[in-house]
Amino acid sequence: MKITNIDVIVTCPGRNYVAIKIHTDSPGLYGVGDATLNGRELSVAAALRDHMIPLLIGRDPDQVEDIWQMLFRGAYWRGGPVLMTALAAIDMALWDIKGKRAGMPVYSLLGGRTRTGALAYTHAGGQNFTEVEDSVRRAIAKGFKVVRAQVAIPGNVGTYGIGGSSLAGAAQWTNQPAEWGDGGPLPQVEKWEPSAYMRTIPALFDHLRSTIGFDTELFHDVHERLTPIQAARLGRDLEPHRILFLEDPIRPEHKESFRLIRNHTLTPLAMGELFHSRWDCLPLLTEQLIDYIRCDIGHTGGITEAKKIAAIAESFHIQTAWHGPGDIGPATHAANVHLDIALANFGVQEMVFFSDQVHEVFPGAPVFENGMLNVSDAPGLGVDIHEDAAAKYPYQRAYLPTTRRADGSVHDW
Ligand code: GCO
Ligand code: MG
Repeated sequence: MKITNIDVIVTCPGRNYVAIKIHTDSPGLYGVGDATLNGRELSVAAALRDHMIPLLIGRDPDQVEDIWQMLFRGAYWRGGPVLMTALAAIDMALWDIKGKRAGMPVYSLLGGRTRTGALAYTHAGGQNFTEVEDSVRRAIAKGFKVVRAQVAIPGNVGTYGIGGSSLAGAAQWTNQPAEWGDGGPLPQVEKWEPSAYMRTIPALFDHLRSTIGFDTELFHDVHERLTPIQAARLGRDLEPHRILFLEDPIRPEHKESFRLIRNHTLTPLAMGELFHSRWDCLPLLTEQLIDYIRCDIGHTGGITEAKKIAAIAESFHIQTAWHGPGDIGPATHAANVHLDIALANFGVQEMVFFSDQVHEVFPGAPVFENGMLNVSDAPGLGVDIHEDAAAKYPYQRAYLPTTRRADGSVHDW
């Protein structure tokens, strides 16, 4: 069997997505992959069209590992979000083809089901503690047993993640008012100061534990904004609240700083959405500096790399919590769940509810029921793409916000 051609499809059903479709010389047999990198969509599309796709025409789509190695090691220049997102899309689509050929869902190819479904979490948020509490209660009423909680920080402008659960669509950051440049929006600028944040988050969890109780698993996403000693302090202050984990406490560049955090707090730690390979994860795994590894499969080279990361993590008592926001496409969400229900060391899965427009373009996303996500037994990943529907929603330039401190200096968003 041979790869005959590969389509790159850019579409904006509420927010931008990039998808690929790998065609084969077997009539009707193709694979679908997700190549969406929020705010850098067209760079990935260009990397695929201009550089990677020409290398793939005529190759045997069965050779997933060899194609992965060829595109990563064989290209000399490797890694980073753009190239690893492009590689992930190809990898996912090849696993989709392999499943369709075998007549099996991808989770069967990964070793088969180890659990009835993937424990899923949603986002709760609000302007104040009562709004967050109401948001958590709505999530519980919908069946969630794990909820992430974020609240507006007094004095700051535009706090990350306070929109709460994206019950329909996930255009949380796309259509916000922003400056306009040459024919499109420019990033919205948010203001953030650590001291108010450090005081507010433990108080939020005081409120949530005293009103909601301890039966629902709660946790918080720092979004890489703290210094190691601040993260250690926050982790210690959150110990009485028994959160599931503190997510992404510090910037991704400083793996060694996790030693300091770990030495000072019993609050479990999660990290990884800004990692792009197993080598980014390695020190945190082998030194047991975190409890959950939460790479984005769509930005880390796909299923082939994720199963290796998971296998290393398993050896060190670390569970998976793959990144699952609205800004990656349904094929990555499906890949997440295929791994989740096959891996021995799955922990929890982030999810969003896609809008009707997204379902129209990408039918077959994972289904949520009773707090869990599941995929169907359809061969492959189970996600398709309707190109006619995709064409109705042309690309719109959009950026993530940027963050500045009160003195105007740049900080991590
Ligand atoms: C999460 C992440 C996202 C990212 C987004 C950026 O935990 O889901 O932090 O919300 O901010 O993926 O594009
Ligand atoms: Mg996060």
